[in-house]
Amino acid sequence: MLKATEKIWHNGKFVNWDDAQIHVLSHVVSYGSSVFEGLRCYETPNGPAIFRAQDHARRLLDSGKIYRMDVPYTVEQLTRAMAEVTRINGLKSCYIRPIALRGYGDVGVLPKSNPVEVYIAAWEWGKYLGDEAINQGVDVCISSWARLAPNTLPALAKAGANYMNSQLIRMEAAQNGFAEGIALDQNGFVSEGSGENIFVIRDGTIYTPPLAASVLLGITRDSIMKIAAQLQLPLVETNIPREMLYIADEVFFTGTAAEVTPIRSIDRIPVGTGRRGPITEQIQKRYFEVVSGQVEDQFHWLTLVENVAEPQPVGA
Ligand code: PPE
Repeated sequence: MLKATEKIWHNGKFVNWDDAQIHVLSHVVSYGSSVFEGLRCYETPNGPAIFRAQDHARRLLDSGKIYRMDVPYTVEQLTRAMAEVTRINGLKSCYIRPIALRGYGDVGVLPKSNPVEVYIAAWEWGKYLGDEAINQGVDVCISSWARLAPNTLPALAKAGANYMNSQLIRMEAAQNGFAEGIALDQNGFVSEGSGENIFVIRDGTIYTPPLAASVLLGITRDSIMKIAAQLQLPLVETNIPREMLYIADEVFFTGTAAEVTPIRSIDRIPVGTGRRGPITEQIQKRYFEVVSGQVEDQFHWLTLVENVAEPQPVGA
């Protein structure tokens, strides 16, 4: 069970955790019409800081735009709201989940009188793929389910409905005893995990699927690309054939929830030596230093909660 906190932000106001409810006939329930985000706030030497808040806020607005769903807040307003929900719940490190959804009004696929409701919740969330995953790596499989074909559901939108596909991937993997599944795209090239982007390393070069491979443009993915450049590690965005995974030296997942998680086997074939490899470790180490403010914030990725949040209003 997730660890409930006190308050959830709803359309500019705070409501109690238990009161953040929607009607069963809300448009989103029948038709999957939601867009959402996931962020992490980390403890840093200067206090809690949200990682890449503006980039996540922008992606939420982009997802809304793709679906003609007007999210009536700016990047700045959303960033402030995320900081406020962190502060009001007294959280030092947490996961933040903004959701915009089509609410209660008409029933029918074409949204008419259904208002767009925006919620932001925050709570403490541990390691996504298990406590050992970050150091030990995870055992994964190739999914029999493909990722969303480009002219079906747009992969660049982080929409709730996309996660029906993710559920198929993740449930099949779990059923067969794997921590996660890797899905191929419609052309049979490597796409991504049910909730993570993927990086593959061979002979010192890092490969990751391009944006046309039905991937979500992960913000962690982008962070890793910039960190790799800083560490002078060669990286290319290119289509990756499935068998490249079997002969890779190292493979890892990235995501807000998964952070940087090494993959130690794929379809029971050990990746490299079957444990976290040196380049993965180097990137992972730098990623954790960056998110927790242990090194200079060169890219301005950290938003200090106390710099952005309004002091808590009396009676809130
Ligand atoms: N691909 C998918 C399909 C995906 O869901 C995520 C995030 C990513 C890539 C990585 O994106 P980013 O977080 O911007 O680096 N998945 C989120 C939701 C996980 C969940 O189970 O819920 C997350 O990591 O927060």
